[in-house]
Amino acid sequence: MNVKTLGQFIIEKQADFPYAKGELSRLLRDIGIAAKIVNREVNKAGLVDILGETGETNIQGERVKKLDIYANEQFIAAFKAGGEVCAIASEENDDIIPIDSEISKSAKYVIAMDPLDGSSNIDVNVSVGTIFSVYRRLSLSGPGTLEDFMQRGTEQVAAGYVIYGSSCMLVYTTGKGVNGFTLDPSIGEFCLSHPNMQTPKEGKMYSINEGNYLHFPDGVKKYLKYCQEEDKATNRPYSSRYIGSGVADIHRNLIKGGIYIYPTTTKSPNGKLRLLYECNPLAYLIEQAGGKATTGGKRIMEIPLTELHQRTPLFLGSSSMVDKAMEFMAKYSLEKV
Ligand code: P6P
Repeated sequence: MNVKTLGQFIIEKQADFPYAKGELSRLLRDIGIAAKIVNREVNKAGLVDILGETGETNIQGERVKKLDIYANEQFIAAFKAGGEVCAIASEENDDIIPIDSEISKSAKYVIAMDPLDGSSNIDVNVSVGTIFSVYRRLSLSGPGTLEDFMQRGTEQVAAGYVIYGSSCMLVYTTGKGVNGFTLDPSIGEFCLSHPNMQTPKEGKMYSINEGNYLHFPDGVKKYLKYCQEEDKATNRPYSSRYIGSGVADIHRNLIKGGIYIYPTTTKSPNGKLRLLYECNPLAYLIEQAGGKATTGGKRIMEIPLTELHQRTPLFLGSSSMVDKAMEFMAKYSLEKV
């Protein structure tokens, strides 16, 4: 079987970017290295004392699991060693991490990440993920600044996720389609397993935490009832599939078709998910795969970022399903979306 590794693929695709001098390629390889290290620890989390809680809480007010900290540290170390970014933003850090080192002084990019999304599932052996988003720096030199991150999602130059599940996969885009790589532990390489991923236009699965039903906008309530109605012509009722780990739900929906919704609720009036390092990268990826990502009203990637940890509602997945959900939101929900 002719195996194509991530490194070979990146070099091959570098020709797509005639002006690139390999920096983005090296950054993608740095991500792959850190992902392999994190995967190794996630796979044996049950065996060593990195389970359980550190007793701290992060800016989200969530109790932090040790593996969160470990993953954050590994990715930060990989980016510092690689020298391709001048600043990092992370869900685990209140403020940006400017990088001021000799090796990074000519860095052209900044990177935002959720180092271990869905980490509340670690102790119960459910898939978790890393989400990342790459922008060109706006500042001219020196360590990166907060302003370097205050860009719309449309300005991303790369985005993707790593899913630590039954296998470890890296799925990313640089604006020319989406490609998926599966880690072959026997050779320690990510190998191209899902070339040119396209998400089905229609799907039969919807992912949402229905425990919040009473607090959903009316448009979401009406859409959920639509999903549950009997109608053979449109393959309804759909199936409800919600893992509680966004990367896992979205990865499944990307491959099989479906919609993931985290709307506003009374507890999360602006939605729960973060624009910079969750919604924008997932939106870039799903659009490159032929899907859609909106707030239920506006395109995610056009929302201005004004705060580092800004939240937004998210409707993401198969284009026809997102369109249908937006019809219900337009008709029944006057809330700002
Ligand atoms: P809830 C994990 O914390 C996360 O950010 C997503 O990965 C996941 O889909 C969602 O939040 C789960 O949130 O409120 O349904 O537990």
